[in-house]
Amino acid sequence: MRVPCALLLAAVLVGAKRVVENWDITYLTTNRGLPQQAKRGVCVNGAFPLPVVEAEVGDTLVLNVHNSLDVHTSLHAHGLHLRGRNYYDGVPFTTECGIAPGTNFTYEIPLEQSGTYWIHGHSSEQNYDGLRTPLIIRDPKDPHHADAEYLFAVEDWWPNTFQEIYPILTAANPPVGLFDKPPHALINGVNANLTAPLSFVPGKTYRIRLVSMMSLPLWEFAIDDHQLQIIEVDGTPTQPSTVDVVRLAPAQRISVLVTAKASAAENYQYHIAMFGDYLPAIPGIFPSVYNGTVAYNASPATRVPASIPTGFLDEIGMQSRAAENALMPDRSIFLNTTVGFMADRSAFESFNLITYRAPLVPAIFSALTTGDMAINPATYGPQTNSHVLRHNEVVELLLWNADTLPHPLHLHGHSFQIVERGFTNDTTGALRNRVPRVGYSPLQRDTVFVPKGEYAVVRFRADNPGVWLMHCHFDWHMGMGMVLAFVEAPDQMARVLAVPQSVVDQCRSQGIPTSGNAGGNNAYQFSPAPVLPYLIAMYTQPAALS
Ligand SMILES: [Cu+2]
Repeated sequence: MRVPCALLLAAVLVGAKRVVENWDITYLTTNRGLPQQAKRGVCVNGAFPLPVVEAEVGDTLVLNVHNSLDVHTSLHAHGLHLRGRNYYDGVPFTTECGIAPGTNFTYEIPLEQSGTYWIHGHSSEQNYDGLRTPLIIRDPKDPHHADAEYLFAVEDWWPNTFQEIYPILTAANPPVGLFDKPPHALINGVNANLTAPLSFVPGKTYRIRLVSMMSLPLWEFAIDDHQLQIIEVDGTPTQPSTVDVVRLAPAQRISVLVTAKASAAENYQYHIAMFGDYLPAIPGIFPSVYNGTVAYNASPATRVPASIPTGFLDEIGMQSRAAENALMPDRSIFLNTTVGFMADRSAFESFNLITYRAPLVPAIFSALTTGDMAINPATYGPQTNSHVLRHNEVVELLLWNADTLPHPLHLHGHSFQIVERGFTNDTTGALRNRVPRVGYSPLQRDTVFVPKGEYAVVRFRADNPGVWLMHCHFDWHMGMGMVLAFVEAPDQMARVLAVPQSVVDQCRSQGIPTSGNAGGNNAYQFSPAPVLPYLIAMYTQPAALS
């Protein structure tokens, strides 16, 4: 008997639900309860902290957005692959046109991955001004049992808006006053000094989800005299790895399991440290350590630690739970993270000295409307640093940072394998660390932190037709142009992507073209897509930043 497809689909979806969020994106001037001046933040429904979004795998996330700002906005679900739904990736002039002031837009996203993610603004670095919140997707079939869960979403809150800091960032060398108004940390949206206690019951197991919504610093998490068993990195299940401390760069997420002690005789402390060797030492800020209580009993006393552990995550030594050997690359792309100067001496950030400027036509529309020209990277504009990928090819990125600052590099639409790390000035090979070729499942994540003077090699299969950004997740560096675009299988996009009328309407209402190349033209006429009057000179980072 033939069963209609719709019935089969309905059977599969029993239990799946629509998780509907109605978000009015608004301004709120606030200091977030921190000892610093207030600034105009970007929040949801007039309030901070933003709602935490929780769902189960198989659900559909419906984000109904109204834009009450005076500039366009957009929302990006960080880490979701959005297979077949590139147009809901939330990147203005890549996958949409931005939600204009006073208008509505709905993102409708089937949740096909479980794990720990976050949602943040992708317009004008609104992320920096507070438009960010965790997205937790639970899997009822998760093999890791936990009796209860805790969440730590940590962010830095600066007393200046991105619009205020941007002229300082890009001013002629050296930038003056960049850290005159340093940030404080927020944990779960409130002053990080007000750490909430964790309540532990002897013998129970707890899952602790750690979400870095930082704009700039790193942070670490540890619990005295308790081990952390890592089970998830950036949404990808890992083979369990036991550590004393975990470190997160901006945009990274980790889940750990913690087994409580057998006895309730003592209370302990947990520690969240905010720091960065690339940040100036500012007393009480960089570094700062926030201590909370792990309470087994009602006594206010906690065991005092002799020291607080610190250390890198061993990404090469950790394995993904998926039994998948290191992918063998079909092509390798060298990406040099570089800072430079325009002819007017203003500073920029780049990959391979190409600093990003958005095209006039969103790249998804250029890919869908330019026919054979869609495989020509030039179609997407001279300042988008677009790389066109063939369907299903394995792409290797050599992320080379001989720069003077680190970069947390995030790829949209994919999780990549981390297969090698090393030092850029190592001519002997002795300082390289790479995964075995077979019998080993490289760690997969969506954001890799590459310290200054180091490199990382990552690989992914181009099996997700669409246009996907890669960029530095320091909000400052992204705003300064360390952004590129992968145009993945443009020849498959028309087959895979049914762009909703709402996305087209969003563009038309703003007079933004939805066809043609980056300049809104056909054939080889790219003008007036943005082209910068380069110069390019490297410069030495000022001492305050190095
Ligand atoms: Cu960077």
